[in-house]
Amino acid sequence: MADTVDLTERLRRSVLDGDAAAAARLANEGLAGGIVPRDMVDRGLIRAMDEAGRLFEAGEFFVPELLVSARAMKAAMSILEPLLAGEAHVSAGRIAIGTVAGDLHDIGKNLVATMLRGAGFDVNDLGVDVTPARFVQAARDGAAVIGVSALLTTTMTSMRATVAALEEAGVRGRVKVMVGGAPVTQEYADAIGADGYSDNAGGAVALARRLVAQSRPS
Ligand code: B1M
Repeated sequence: MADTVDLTERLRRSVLDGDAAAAARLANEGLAGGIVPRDMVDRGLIRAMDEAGRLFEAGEFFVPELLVSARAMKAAMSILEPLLAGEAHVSAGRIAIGTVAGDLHDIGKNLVATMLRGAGFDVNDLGVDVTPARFVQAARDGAAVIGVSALLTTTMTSMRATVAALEEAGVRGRVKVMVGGAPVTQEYADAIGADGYSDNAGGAVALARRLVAQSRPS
């Protein structure tokens, strides 16, 4: 059994160093050593991206450093993701999820989508830079829940535009809207008329279950 603290610390370091090969190697090493994939994601990868954000704010990291860190995180995630998803077979409900228009951040959104798939949801990942019209189309295509992610304070406004577009299209009554992303708060979710907010991927799964249950006729 490998040492979880030591392995996740080395994983965190590899992402901060932007070393994709080391991140992938450490993810495999952790699995071989019996380390729980979720621990590697939470203690290694997410901590590293938080630290990268702090360094960016402090002027010690620039966009290229963020990009190589994100690439290293993705290299490890490509190994850990299938294991996070588990083997659920019965659909827990249909969810369309995407990052709002103007916003290209997808790591958190991908993590939420993976956890939802793992919990048995039928997930339609719309990708990044998703317009309100595209979310409306997904609602028309049968999604019970629309999941909207934003990482920039400047793109959060597109969440409000998405809720408004669903209303204008006459489909708001048949879908629930859940929102999340680093700058989003419960207060903001309430202000724009979203049905739910979560600040993490595990919470997003619990929230999605509640929203799907509410949207089913009793
Ligand atoms: Co950007 N970036 N970035 N960036 N980036 C942030 C967000 C920033 C906070 C960094 C900083 O200044 N400290 C800052 C935003 C400031 C602000 O708006 N207040 C910022 C900036 C400014 C920018 C650019 C404008 C930089 C520039 O070009 N000058 C630019 C914008 C590009 C664009 O989108 N149009 C930009 C670009 C990039 C990269 C491309 C280099 C890269 C993204 C790569 C990618 O995603 N493929 C990047 C990165 C990596 C970051 C940081 C460092 C890390 C984000 C991340 O992946 N976190 C970030 C700083 C930070 O957040 N610490 C930063 C890990 C991820 C697991 O967490 O996404 O929060 P998160 O998701 C969590 C929860 O929020 C929640 O669950 C997830 C798992 O727990 N969640 C949901 C997320 N979505 C949810 C949806 C739900 C429910 C829960 O329901 C639907």
